[in-house]
Amino acid sequence: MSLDEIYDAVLDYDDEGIQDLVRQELGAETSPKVILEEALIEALDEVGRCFSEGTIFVPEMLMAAETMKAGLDVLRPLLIGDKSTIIGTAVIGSVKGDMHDIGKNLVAMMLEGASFNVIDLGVDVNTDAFLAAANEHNADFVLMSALLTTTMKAMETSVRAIKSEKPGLKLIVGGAPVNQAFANAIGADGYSDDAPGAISVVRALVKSTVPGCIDASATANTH
Ligand code: B1M
Repeated sequence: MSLDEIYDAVLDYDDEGIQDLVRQELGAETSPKVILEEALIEALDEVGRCFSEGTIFVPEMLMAAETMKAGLDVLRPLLIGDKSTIIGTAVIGSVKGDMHDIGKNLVAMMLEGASFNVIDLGVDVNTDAFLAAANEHNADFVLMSALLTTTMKAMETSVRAIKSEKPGLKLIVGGAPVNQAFANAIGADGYSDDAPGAISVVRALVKSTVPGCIDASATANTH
């Protein structure tokens, strides 16, 4: 039993065996964060490398993602923790054209754990759907994820349209190809390169009255 076995289970697409391996690793007192970052996410990074090299294809990438999600299901209650008073409402989704949802799901889970009411719109979410959900739920934040360079354009379209329609709504963006410069350029209020950082940005924006794009590295003293 080890992190290596969990890592291998993702690469072997062992969606039946992975949950027991994760439970065993938790039983050995390895933290959920270590299991997530050093086994589950590391394995998907390797899957991405194999895809780039052409040694695996989309069906294998999908099976690895499903296996990773099965492992993540075991960690989910631990990552969410106890919710106390709700301190804000956030709408979240992967932008139009983007079917990747694992990073977005992590952000959603951690936001719930940080006592936010989370409306998860899933994947392939267009501007109208973000706006409709924000209006319906009187949201304070909209969070958008993009994993493809091609869907960054959809992120820009949504951010610009929502900013002009509802200037008071705070918009946070992230995902592998997104960076701080892009977030600044499209007029987002916050950016983070990982899920815990996105939660720090949201918490900083709850307290902040200063306009401008907040990045996770500037929030280290906000906890
Ligand atoms: Co896709 N895919 N994929 N894929 N996929 C990537 C992203 C890719 C880098 C693989 C590669 O080429 N090496 C590449 C993108 C290249 C590019 O544009 N730069 C790629 C490609 C090309 C494609 C297709 C076009 C392949 C094809 O059809 N020919 C296709 C596109 C489909 C579409 O979206 N329209 C496609 C499809 C798929 C699957 C469906 C098979 C599957 C996704 C299943 C799913 O999500 N349910 C898949 C997978 C699994 C991957 C990789 C291997 C893993 C992604 C992942 O979940 N990582 C990926 C390669 C890689 O990332 N190494 C790849 C784990 C996850 C925790 O990380 O989502 O990055 P991530 O989230 C991170 C941060 O980015 C950040 O926090 C998380 C860490 O804490 N973050 C945020 C994410 N969202 C955030 C939001 C925030 C803040 C932080 O604030 C709001």
